[in-house]
Amino acid sequence: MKLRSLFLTLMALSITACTPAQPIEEGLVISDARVQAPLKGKAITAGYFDITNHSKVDDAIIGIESPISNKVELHKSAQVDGVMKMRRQVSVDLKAGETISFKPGGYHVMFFGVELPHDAEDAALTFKFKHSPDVVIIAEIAGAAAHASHH
Ligand SMILES: [Cu+2]
Repeated sequence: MKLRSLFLTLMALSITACTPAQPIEEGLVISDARVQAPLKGKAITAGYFDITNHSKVDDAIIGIESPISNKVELHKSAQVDGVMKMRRQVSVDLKAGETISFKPGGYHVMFFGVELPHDAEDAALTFKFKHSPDVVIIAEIAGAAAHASHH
C-alpha cells in the first residue's frame, strides 16, 4: 500500500514536470506588422498590424518611432459624405482585453520622409504606450501597392 502511494506520487510529480508550460500572452502583443514599400519616387507610405492588450489595464498607443522615417503618425480613415478621408490621431485607445486591427480603410500608420534601401525586407518599429513600456517589433516590408488610392 505504501509502495503504491509512493508510486502514484512519483507519477503525479513526473506528469507535472513533463507538462509543457502553456505560452502565456502578456502585456501588449503586436502581430502581422507590415509596412508598404513606398511607391517609386515617393517618401510616404503606410503600415498595418494587429495589437491585443492582454494586460488588465486600459492603455493607449501614443506614438510609433522607426529608423526608416523622421515622422510617423497614427491615422484613421473614414467615409465622410461618401469620400474616404483620413485624420491624424494623437493616440489610439486600447482597452484591457481589446484587439485592434490597423488595416487599409481604418486605423493605419503613416510614415513620412521614408528612407529605405530598395532591397530592405523589414524595419524596426518602436511602439509607445500611455502605461506599458515600449514594445519593439520588426515589420515586414510588403511589396509596393496602391496606397495612393487612400489619399
Ligand atoms: Cu494616412
